[in-house]
Amino acid sequence: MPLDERIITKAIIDRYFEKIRGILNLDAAIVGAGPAGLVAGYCLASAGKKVAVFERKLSVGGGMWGGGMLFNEIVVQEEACHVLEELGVSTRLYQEGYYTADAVETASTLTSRCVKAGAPIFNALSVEDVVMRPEGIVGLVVNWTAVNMAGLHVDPLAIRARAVIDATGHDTEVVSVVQKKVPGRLKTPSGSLEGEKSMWSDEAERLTLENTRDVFPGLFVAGMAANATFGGPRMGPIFGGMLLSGKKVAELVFAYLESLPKESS
Ligand code: 48F
Repeated sequence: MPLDERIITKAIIDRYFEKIRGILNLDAAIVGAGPAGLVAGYCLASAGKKVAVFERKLSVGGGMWGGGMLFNEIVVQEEACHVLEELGVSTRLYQEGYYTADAVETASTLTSRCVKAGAPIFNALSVEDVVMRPEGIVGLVVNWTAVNMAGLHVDPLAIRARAVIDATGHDTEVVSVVQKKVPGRLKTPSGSLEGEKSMWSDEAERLTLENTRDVFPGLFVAGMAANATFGGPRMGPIFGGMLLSGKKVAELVFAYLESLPKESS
């Protein structure tokens, strides 16, 4: 059968619009498709929640692809290895307490498991603001990354979500927007974004998990964004904290969603 370009075009348009129409009213919207966001997406979708991931870049996977300084291997500490194993990523013992994984296998497998669990990823879409109500955040404001890059004056569109997860890594973009729009109201010691500190791998990995929590009504932080929000240090190319943070934020958001009155669903 000869291929018809009109059908190819129509198939893409129909399927994309079907996909994006299906996520206009989410349980949880995850911003950032790095390790923390992908694991959170996988866990929440596996638990039956309606969730989608929004990623500014064309490529998903965040800071995983290049390992450390483009040496494409990542290090994962023992406590977090089970997350990679659960998702089907091979790990190798390097020395007691330290495991390694191929960065490309990790990024691609986490991406695949997230989507296959039922959390679609919308790449090349930037989150530029939140939808706000007196009770807190109830959604995201999104626009094409290409529109932002071109500096075009084009209004964005909005997605409703009962919970939002900022998993934007070092950028901490959702928290930054909230801080700008409603100053001094973050649940941090100063009420503001505390800012990321210089590298201290051990402390940073511990704090990443501790700092994974809610930071404003309807808003949770995970991964490096959690440390940047609460003033924790950076950790370098060790990824266990990111994986465990993705799991933890999924559990917190699941419990939060279950606690909401039914009528708000
Ligand atoms: O940076 P990223 O991988 O965050 P993470 O999951 O993991 C951090 C590590 O990669 C590494 C580290 C320790 O191992 O320090 O940096 O916390 O992924 C964050 C993703 O969010 C996207 C960004 O492109 C990246 O892929 N992102 C950032 N801002 C936005 C965004 C935005 N406004 N809208 C959509 N995506």
